[in-house]
Amino acid sequence: MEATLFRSSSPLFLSNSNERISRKNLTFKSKNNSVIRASANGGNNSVVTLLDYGAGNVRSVRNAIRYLGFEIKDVQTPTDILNADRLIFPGVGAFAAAMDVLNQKGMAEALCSYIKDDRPFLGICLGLQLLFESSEENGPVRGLGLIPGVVGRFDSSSGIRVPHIGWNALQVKKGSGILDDVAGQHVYFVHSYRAMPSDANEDWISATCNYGENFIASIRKGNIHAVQFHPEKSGVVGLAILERFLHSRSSLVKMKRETKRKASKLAKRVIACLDVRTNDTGDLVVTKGDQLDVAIRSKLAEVRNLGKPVELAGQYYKDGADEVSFLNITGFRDFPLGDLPMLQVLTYTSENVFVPLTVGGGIRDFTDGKGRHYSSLEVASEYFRSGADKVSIGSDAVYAAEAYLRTGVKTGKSSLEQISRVYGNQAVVVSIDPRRLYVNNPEDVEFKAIQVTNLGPNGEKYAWYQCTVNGGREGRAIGAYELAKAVEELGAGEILLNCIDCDGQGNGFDIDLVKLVSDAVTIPVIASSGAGAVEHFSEVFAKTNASAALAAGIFHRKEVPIQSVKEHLLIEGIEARM
Ligand code: 1PR
Repeated sequence: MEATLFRSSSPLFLSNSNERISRKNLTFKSKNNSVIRASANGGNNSVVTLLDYGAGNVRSVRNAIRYLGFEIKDVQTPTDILNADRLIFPGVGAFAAAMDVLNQKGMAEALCSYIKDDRPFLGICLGLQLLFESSEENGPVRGLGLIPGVVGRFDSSSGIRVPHIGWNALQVKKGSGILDDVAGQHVYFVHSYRAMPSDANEDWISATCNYGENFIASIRKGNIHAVQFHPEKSGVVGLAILERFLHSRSSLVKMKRETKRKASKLAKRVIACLDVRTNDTGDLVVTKGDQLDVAIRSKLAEVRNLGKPVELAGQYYKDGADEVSFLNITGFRDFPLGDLPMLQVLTYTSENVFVPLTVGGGIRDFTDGKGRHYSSLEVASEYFRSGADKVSIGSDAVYAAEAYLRTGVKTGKSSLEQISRVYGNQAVVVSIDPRRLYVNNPEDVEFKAIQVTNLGPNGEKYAWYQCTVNGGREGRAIGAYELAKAVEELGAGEILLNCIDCDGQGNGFDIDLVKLVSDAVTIPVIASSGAGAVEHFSEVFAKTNASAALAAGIFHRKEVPIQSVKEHLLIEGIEARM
């Protein structure tokens, strides 16, 4: 997409570019867990060779490498692989597409030769899977065949949610090299396929992870390393792993652990959300309404300004947020690539924030004033290129689900389907903005109505949850339950479940709604809207199948620190990443 999309000369750009977070500020302190210093090692002329075959977003890996003080040389030809001193292969996209590119460019052979020569290699995610004999992803498809085994899909019939998204614990073997020291820590995974341990590949395995079953989390033989998780998204633990590989020695990124509690399973995620829009003077600010208050203005008729997006995101990362979400809340009416420097916000944030970033708002096809057409895929691609790991689709997903339920046909043309096809369903979140509508009888509506905990104003015992579009402005003839099931079929990898009635109220999540939706789908559900105290997080995790809980107001107003939420979860026996 052309650079002209950026209003680089605008005051918006200038004001936000000043938000960059300096490296020296990145000292992390967590009360009961760790004092962590991410001592970025500038001034080092070392070069790392990166195999980016252009199938997806490797910006985060680039950012992490640069953050650690290394320069990047991109592989252009097979010879670049053979000449590398150390090679990182952050596989992205689908297995078959990656193998096609590697074969066509003659890189598969060079890679095999490089690895067989025991030269320093780090594969990430698909970069691990491709080393195996084959994958069942759209296959069977042959891999590089260096490690015995077939890569298969997680089995959701056993009750686990697929994709496997989130922070899970590693069981590290002795002599794992770059993973020494990280046993008992959480690292960030996002994948639907995995390689399984067997007698034939046992000598390769350096760590496993449990998600319904034990799968291979990392391999190591000599100088060859590959990890299924994303070190570039695993906070300081991930940076330390990367740095060990880059330096071939112990890490400068300090992880001094004082915790008595070791990670044992997939953690429930705590997500900080930033609703972003331009204020009256044209600056991008973080704001927060109540019940999707469409005006989002204070008594002085000004947009509520709760801070600068890049700065706040950096703060939440330091505070221990497991993910950060940006919602461009006026994206439905403004064209996000043309009117707002959201791309710069992502760019700057991703340079210093090493946990997953989601961006939403305005992801749809758009024709600008000059008649130039942008597909939703182009909009999403630009967000990914700028540093987003996931995109969140609101209104457009409602229209796609309505059409699908009406016709029973998957056209493949909706933004949800297109983005999911190209980037994988783990990269697509659907954001739902339902409102509670009470009824006397569940049969009164054609949508799923449930008995609710709090009776309606006229004593009604039942309610259905009506989906809305355009930031809650328009109700649609589809319920949250029906929408959730439809978008899962269309390719959503995760659901961000807001609730207009609870948004900004601080009275807790809508447990009835979260239970309804999280029981209806097999993809992860993020509970959102209404967090006002640490107990609300433990309640939603104890009473529903939510995989994550998101909050905005309490974090922005500094009423509840993220660490307090985590500590409370641990006290309540709920796994959390510290
Ligand atoms: O329809 O694809 O353009 O996406 C628009 C996105 O912007 C949707 O995800 C929609 O939820 C969001 N949005 C639109 N208008 C508003 C608004 O507030 N006026 N924000 C809005 C929705 C929900 C969360 C909020 C949680 C937690 N806000 O972002 O952060 O409810 O809040 P709390 O912890 O303070 O209760 P499209």
